[in-house]
Amino acid sequence: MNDGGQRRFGPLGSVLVIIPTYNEAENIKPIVSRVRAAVPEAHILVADDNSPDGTGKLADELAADDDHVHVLHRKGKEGLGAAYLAGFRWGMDHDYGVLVEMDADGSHQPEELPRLLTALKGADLVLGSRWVPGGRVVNWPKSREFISRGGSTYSRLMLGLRTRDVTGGYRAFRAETLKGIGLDAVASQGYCFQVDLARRAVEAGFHVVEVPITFVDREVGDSKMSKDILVEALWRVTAWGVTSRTNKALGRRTP
Ligand SMILES: Nc1nc2c(ncn2[C@@H]2O[C@H](COP(=O)(O)OP(=O)(O)OP(=O)(O)O)[C@@H](O)[C@H]2O)c(=O)[nH]1
Ligand SMILES: [Mg+2]
Repeated sequence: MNDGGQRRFGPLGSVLVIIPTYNEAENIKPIVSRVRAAVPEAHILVADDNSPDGTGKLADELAADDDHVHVLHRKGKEGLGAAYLAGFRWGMDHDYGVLVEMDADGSHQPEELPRLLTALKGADLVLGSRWVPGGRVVNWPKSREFISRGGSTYSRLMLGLRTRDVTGGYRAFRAETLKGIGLDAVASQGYCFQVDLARRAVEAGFHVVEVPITFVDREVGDSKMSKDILVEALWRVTAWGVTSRTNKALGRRTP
């Protein structure tokens, strides 16, 4: 993270909110309408992995009625990371200046998006953060909070990051930031996708800012969190940490 103090940041450009979905039929309509109400000028891209519960079809219905809503149909479940990468590429191909990550289940409140976008005027990347003063979680079981806080702490220590919430998934990127962090090399699929993007942005020297958010646990639909996702996060973060320390010791830059 650099301080960004001397930098002048350009105008933001048009905003695309990317919502990855897998079996979010109960959530998709409410979340889209909340985003439309909170930031009326923003466009929305639903990146659906052929959800068996028909989420993709519901998203098509929304898109048919609203030219600010778009749907990216993907052939099957490939993980959150792959869905976001496809969404980012779609957004950059369509010349959006800001790409926002948001879950479909209401954990990331669209009403807080204007604050993230305001902060992005003076930053390259804004992280919605549960673990800075003013940030909090609502209705989360202690076990989930423990995993999330532990994941952020472990990632910060292993990777030498100063950001408090490294695993959160409510974020706003400038398109130039995504172009600058080498998306083609990102292979992370689950939870650690967020850690991967954060560490790449910091290592590339981008100005990363945390904005406090209130994260609300999902009320309906099923969680996609799994043991496999946690195991992937643990081994990848450990491998990145070891590589980056070795490179520092040898005076090399981590790719
Ligand atoms: N396209 C796509 N979206 C996914 C996939 N896995 C999860 N998602 C979406 O990514 C977002 C985050 O997933 P969640 O299941 O809410 O993960 P979580 O927030 O860690 O867990 P809970 O909130 O406890 O359910 C949601 O909008 C999901 O529908 C996937 O493989 N493909
Ligand atoms: Mg969730």
